[in-house]
Amino acid sequence: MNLPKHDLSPPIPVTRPAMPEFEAYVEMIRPLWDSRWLSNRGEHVRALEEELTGLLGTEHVSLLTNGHLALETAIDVLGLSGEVITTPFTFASTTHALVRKGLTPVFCDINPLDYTLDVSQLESLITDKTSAILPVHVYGNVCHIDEIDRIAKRHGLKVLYDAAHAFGVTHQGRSIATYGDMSMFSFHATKVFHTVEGGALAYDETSYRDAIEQAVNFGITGPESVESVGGNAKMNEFQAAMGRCNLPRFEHDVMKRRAIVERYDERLRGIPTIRLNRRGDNTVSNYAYYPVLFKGDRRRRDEMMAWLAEHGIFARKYFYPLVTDFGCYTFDARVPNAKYVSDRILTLPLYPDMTLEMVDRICDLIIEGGNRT
Ligand code: T4K
Repeated sequence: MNLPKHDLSPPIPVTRPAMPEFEAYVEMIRPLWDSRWLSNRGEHVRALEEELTGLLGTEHVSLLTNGHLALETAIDVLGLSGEVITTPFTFASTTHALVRKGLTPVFCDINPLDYTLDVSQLESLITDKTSAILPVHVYGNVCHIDEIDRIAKRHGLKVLYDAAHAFGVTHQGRSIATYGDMSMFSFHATKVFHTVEGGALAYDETSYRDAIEQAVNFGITGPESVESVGGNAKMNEFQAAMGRCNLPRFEHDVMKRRAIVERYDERLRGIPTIRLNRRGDNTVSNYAYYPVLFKGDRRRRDEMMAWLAEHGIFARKYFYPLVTDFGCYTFDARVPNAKYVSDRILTLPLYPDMTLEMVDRICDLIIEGGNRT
């Protein structure tokens, strides 16, 4: 039988979690069998918070059970109310966090090049009910932070960054976590650095620290005192141990990701039907995602995704549908750029274990698939 050579290769998912050496993880968790201290701010959680504080460059880092609960906790601790201006081009979590906390998301369109908030529209959306801006460093692309900062200061608004994709990114020589009032990072298994499930809040304001600690542990402040109506969003010791094992390999993984991204860029740049991601100036990227925009009719993207899947390549439509089109919502938002991008974007496989041959195989298929239409 005359099968194309690609069909014999193993499938390639959009991502695969980085794993530490098995023995290294076992060594890290072995003491837990003696101490039996498995959760509630154990040794690994405290150690990882300290390690991350150094890396993220903020005064404080608090670890939580996942990124989504970190967002909800941040909303409480920052005391947000009324309306919050945010992006529709994101994962469900960003909007759900606002709505679940009783707030009204007000959608600002994105700019069509780096897919972050179009800051030129921000001020027109501010009302007397607005309490904050919740921008997303989507794909690790840095938002227009200087302008966001200026506008927030002018109107007395809080800025909470959804930095789920931006762990390790620096901008203008500063860690991305040092901008805004607080940044949320996701350490889900699919992220550049992970704790299986997990999340963090990074911030400078010391008073937030106790408030977060209460919020994630039922408001308990001592053996016989409960001072606020907190929930449970604590990271456990097995998660933190995974993080401590993964952290030393993070820089190396980013270098591997970078080599993969550069190969994609080299192979796909100049194809007239494709627009590549703009990672921005003065930025050191973490190469978290590789989104490609297929110009023209939206069917081109869908056909390309199906064509790749036929050959065992599982790209994903991050982020389609737009939040504003979710079945659970009835928002009436005018966000044409976000709609255009969401209808045409495809996120290609990217993870440190990928080889350049795998990238070539994907690019060959994209070129071949593009020539068919
Ligand atoms: N804000 C933003 C902007 C976010 O993107 C996210 C999460 C959050 C907030 C909330 O943070 P967390 O609460 O999640 O910490 C995945 C992730 O589950 C989610 O964390 C992430 N964003 C989102 C962009 O991607 P799905 O629904 O695409 O996951 P799933 O199960 O389809 O997995 C994607 C691929 O990853 C699979 O095709 C195979 C691979 N995979 C996945 C898992 C879970 C593995 O190889 N091993 C695994 O264990 O959401």
